[in-house]
Amino acid sequence: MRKTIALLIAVLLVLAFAQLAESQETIEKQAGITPGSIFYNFDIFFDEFKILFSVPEKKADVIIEVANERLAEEAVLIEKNKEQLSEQAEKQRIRQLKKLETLNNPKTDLKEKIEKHIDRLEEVKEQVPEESKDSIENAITASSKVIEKIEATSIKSAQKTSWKSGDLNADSLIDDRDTKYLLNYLQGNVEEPNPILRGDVNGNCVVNIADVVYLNSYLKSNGSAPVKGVCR
Ligand SMILES: [Ca+2]
Ligand SMILES: [Ca+2]
Repeated sequence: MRKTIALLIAVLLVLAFAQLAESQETIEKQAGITPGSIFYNFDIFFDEFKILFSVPEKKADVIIEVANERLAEEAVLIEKNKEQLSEQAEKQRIRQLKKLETLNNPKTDLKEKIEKHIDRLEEVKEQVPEESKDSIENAITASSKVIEKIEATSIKSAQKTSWKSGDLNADSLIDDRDTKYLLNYLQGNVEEPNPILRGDVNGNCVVNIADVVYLNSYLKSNGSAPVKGVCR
């Protein structure tokens, strides 16, 4: 997830610079109060308030909007050579983006938003001079990579929830190949099953040789079927 966030930051940065090229005034306007102002803490407080009281389905939007405002502040301060102050805004922006991880369904939300950003970038690409097209293209590629990453994570977590105890090699069958896999795993010859509890066929939350014996008896029709333990 850390990588995803880093990529997202890169995307937002590129987007901000695309906006910057479009109109300096817009960025200044978006930044509003910047670090160094005595009102900055109120600005931060007000944004927190806005996020806290936003409806759940809009929360991701509000967070991204606040993160974009911080980004605009960074851009304005960098422009004025006030790098230390821009770091304050950067810290706040990263803090906001981290919040996206804790939302109920951030992946779908993020994916939709990034897709919208890509659409916008495609539009911008049509309007900019030839020499700027490459950088817009890079932003599109970076955004697409974020989406790929999000999709890969969703598939992985889906796999994690729909596994069968005893199906060590994850081919949806429970047979001798699984006993072999379990034995090989315990001997350190193959990768850990994902999740490791695939190997805990007797459901005692430990994966060891007793599970090999259990699985073997089951497959020889002498024992009970693999079970899922209630493990942490
Ligand atoms: Ca299997
Ligand atoms: Ca076990």
